Amino acid sequence: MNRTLNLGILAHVDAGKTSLTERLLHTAGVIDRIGSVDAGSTRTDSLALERQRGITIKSAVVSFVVGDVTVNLIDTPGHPDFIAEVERVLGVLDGAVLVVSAVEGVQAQTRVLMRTVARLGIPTLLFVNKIDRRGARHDDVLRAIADKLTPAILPMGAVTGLGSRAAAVTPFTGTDAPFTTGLVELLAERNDGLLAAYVDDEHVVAFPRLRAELAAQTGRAQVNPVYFGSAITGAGIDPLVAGITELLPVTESDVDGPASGTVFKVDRGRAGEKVAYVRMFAGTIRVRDRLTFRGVEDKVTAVSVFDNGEAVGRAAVSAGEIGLLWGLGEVRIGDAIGRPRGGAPAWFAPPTLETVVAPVRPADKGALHVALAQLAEQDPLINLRQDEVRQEISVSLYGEVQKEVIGATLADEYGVDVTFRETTTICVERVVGTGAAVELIGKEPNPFLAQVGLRVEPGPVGSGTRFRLGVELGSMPYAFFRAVEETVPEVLAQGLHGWQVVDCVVTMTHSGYYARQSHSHGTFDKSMSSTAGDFRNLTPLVLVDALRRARTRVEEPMHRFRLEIPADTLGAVLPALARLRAVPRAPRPRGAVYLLTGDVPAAGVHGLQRRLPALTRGEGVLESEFDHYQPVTGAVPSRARTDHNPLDRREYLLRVVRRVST
Ligand SMILES: Nc1nc2c(ncn2[C@@H]2O[C@H](COP(=O)(O)OP(=O)(O)OP(=O)(O)O)[C@@H](O)[C@H]2O)c(=O)[nH]1
Ligand SMILES: [Mg+2]
Repeated sequence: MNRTLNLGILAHVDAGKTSLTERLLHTAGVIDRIGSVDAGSTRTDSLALERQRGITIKSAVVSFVVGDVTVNLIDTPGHPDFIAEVERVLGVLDGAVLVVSAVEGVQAQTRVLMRTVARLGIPTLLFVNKIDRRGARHDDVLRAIADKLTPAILPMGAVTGLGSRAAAVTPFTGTDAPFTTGLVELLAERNDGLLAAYVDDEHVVAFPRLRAELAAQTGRAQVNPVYFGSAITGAGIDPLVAGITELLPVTESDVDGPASGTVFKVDRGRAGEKVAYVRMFAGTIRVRDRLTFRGVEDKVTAVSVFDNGEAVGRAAVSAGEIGLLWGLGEVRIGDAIGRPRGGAPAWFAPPTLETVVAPVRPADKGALHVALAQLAEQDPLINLRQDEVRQEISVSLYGEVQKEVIGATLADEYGVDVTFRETTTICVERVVGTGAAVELIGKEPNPFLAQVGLRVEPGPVGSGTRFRLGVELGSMPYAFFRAVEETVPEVLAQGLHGWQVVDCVVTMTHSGYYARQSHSHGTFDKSMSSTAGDFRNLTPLVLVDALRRARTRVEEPMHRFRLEIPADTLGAVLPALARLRAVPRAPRPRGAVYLLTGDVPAAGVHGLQRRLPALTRGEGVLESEFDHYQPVTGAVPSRARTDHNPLDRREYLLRVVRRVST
């Protein structure tokens, strides 16, 4: 049996995740000297770019041992542009520490993260960091946590010397009456037995029982204990470590039985070889085991497991552990090993921006393509798109910082200098009505030996795209149905205006094929027998027809924003908002500041951020996050290209002409 805790450190940017990671490694005896983010010497900010900029860009794994528990700690980036890095690790966590800065307090990103861990039921401790810094607050932060994150919280210690280097934390114990009373009140909300015992006689409930119930409710992600401390001075770290090992659930999983795991990170080793990070949920993977991804079987050539800080070579990686696997050429982020654990994760909004990347030196075109393909392997949401017609490559983005990081990485690591064309918004297409189309087999202009009818209908917002059979499954070989089902999402990736079609149901209404036919000599005649290829080729034609009849509407991504500005700058800010097509609700005065909330097109967020300091004497604070899609007004942006549809309409007609004339 393994006793492993896979722990994520999550927070808004600069809250102190990497500093806390460093401090925890030191406390556990893994490192002798504490590295510093500002000096670029931490264990987890190991990329050159991370050290230069003092921010985390990629999630990184380290490990330490406390008692008999191995903690695999994943330090994540806090900047919203790198939210995809957080998303990829959420599925492999047993627990999390959500860090809040005692100075900056609860931020928009903190809310996004808390909402997500709550939705996923990830047991989470809160850590209020930076109590040593001037301006650190205690009561305000607790109130903000209760108001904006979750009411089911309880501070686990008392802070003295707040806002100074001498700031210290004394953990509460069973003899602190206000603490135990608070604990009983918090826990009794979800435990009637406890409540009854408490009402009977409040002294009957022994502290160990309360502590055990706290661990149980924390483990079920029902309550969130709050710790205070400082990653820099080390105050409050011991109580936090005790909380991590005693209150978060340590996995004890089955190392025998079939292997099951999730690949959450793909990296390149020193020699440029692919390295896959896998969290094992059951079973064991050994060196020389064969694993199949995308139909290609590869042999695991080496395995490393985290052992007290270092990734060290091992013969195998087992349930509960995080391992590094070498030798898997086809592996991608998000791949499941063995039986998958549920569907593909998508908890955060997709990137809403994209930009064309072009090499400064035209001769670098090939090198740029290879480099971007490797980056896309490590970050699938970059979502490389090649425009065959314009001979351009574009990437999806969360924001300007990510764009800068991609540019710097291409220059530093691949020696390719690039320029970015202006960033544009990624829209979606929503089906408006119902549309149907059919191509009958053997009937002009159908050039293929296949019969396909499809109906498209809109689905509820957020329901995704679904495929249904409206014909008998037995009416055709299964491979032909599969060819249609697999082609439908490829077509929907690029709707009538070139954008992803979202939230619709596609029903197959007609099917038909020509069975294997032979000439009198008894040989198979391909020109008279349907193949899966006929169905793959015909499906786009029928589906595009059906989409035309159903019609689609282009919608753009909208952010919800929250803006705090000095009251006297309202007159300057409102027209600026209007120019960015932002729709604010009525401003609410709050002392000397105004609070403005509302919706703004994603396209305008960066501009607003850039203009805000000048408009508000540097005092304005903007928070925004993706909220929904909204129909575009005015000119409809189009991204229509021909690279996705194997056959466009013109080619279709050409084929028809060719067929008729032969
Ligand atoms: N005074 C004080 N400063 C801290 C503390 N923790 C972190 N810092 C400072 O805050 C800044 C950000 O710290 P990081 O550890 O990089 O924060 P992070 O959350 O990892 O940041 P990202 O990964 O970029 O989101 C650095 O300048 C740290 O030195 C603390 O407890 N006290
Ligand atoms: Mg960091």
